[in-house]
Amino acid sequence: MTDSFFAGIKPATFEGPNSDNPLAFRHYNPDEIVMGKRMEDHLRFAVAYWHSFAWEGGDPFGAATFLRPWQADMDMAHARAKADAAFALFAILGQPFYCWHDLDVRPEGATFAESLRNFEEIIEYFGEKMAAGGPRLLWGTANMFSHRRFMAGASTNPDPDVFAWSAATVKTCMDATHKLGGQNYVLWGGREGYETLLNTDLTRELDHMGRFLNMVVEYKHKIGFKGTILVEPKPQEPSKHQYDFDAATCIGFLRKYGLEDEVKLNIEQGHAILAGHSFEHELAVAAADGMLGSIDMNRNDYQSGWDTDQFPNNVSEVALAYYQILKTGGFTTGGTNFDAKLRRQSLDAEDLVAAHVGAMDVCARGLKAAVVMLEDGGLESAVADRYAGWDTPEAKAMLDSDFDAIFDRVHAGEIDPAPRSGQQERLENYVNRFV
Ligand code: XLS
Ligand code: NI
Ligand code: NI
Repeated sequence: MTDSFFAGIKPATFEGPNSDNPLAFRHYNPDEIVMGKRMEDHLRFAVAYWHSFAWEGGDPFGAATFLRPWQADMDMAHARAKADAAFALFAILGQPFYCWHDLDVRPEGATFAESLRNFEEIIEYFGEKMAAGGPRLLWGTANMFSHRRFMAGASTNPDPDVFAWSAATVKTCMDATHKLGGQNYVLWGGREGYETLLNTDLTRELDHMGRFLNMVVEYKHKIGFKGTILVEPKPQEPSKHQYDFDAATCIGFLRKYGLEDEVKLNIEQGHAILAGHSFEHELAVAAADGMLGSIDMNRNDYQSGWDTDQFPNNVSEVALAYYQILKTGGFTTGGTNFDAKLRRQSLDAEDLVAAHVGAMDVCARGLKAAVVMLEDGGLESAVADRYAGWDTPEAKAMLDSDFDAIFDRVHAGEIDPAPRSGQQERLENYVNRFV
């Protein structure tokens, strides 16, 4: 059914910056050592099963455009064909990881038990393909936002039966992630939010979401899953307001429910923009609390105001993101997932390959620029210099004193602030030397 889909497309290899082969890497050279580590081990790329294989190319005004052979039906034969196609792309790209939702990989059954049988059969099939040289699993997750039963949320649903269904679903997805040796387990709360406060008990919903996430952590320890539990902030879409709005909101939530040492964040570029932030802001906020876990490296269109999930193509933005990540010491269990989809007119197999190859190259360029900036140290020394006043004994002592003591010094004329340039343009020019 899919044997021919990628026919004639050879594995993508590194050919160097002067190559004009559109399906070759010009910057991503997995074995190249940067900052003491293989490039592949820094970037830890993952392909998102859902956008690349499950998404059919529909939008609110039109139906499927892709019509992939494995999308002709929703049965197990087609689910296996989808897996064959996915692992064929993985073999072309040679990326080290992939990710899935339960719904992407298996047909929905008539009952929970039937869906689970379908899921387990595909997970078994993945296991065989992974053992035969396929990529490893960066993370698994549950789709608890597409089916109508989740229309009012999953763990935050007013109906306890949906909470139960969601708990049972996440248990099966954690089991599968554990079985495949997944490095992380992700929760993105697509409909964990509200449409209107007129029908919403916000306090209760947050408490249920907090208890649910504690159950996730309890279950992780029960089964001995060693990966990281990640939540993925997003301010809205599909819900009007999502509880996991941005990194700062999530960190507050995790602290409130006692999860700050157990859960980290999966930060997505497009979600940062939707929240009115920059990607590096979200990464820096997560890193400041030691909660930067992993990233979804898909950008938004800056005009549409929508989560357009496009492949990255802006080296300077990507460079500043990896700069934040490298400053924290780089990924541990996390990686760079392309939660990105083709545009709906990009019908060809070559489009799917080129999208990933190009994105991997952009990230490689960004990583290399970030490494050079770190090694050069220009930004770090500019920041250190800007705060140098705080290294003096008087300034340090001030933090242990009180308002009266500080007042005395200012009042006696000992203190007279002298404004200094923030040098923003010079620093922007500095960054531009490397990207
Ligand atoms: C949607 C999210 C989703 C998560 C996984 O906007 O980015 O794709 O990454 O559920
Ligand atoms: Ni997204
Ligand atoms: Ni995402």
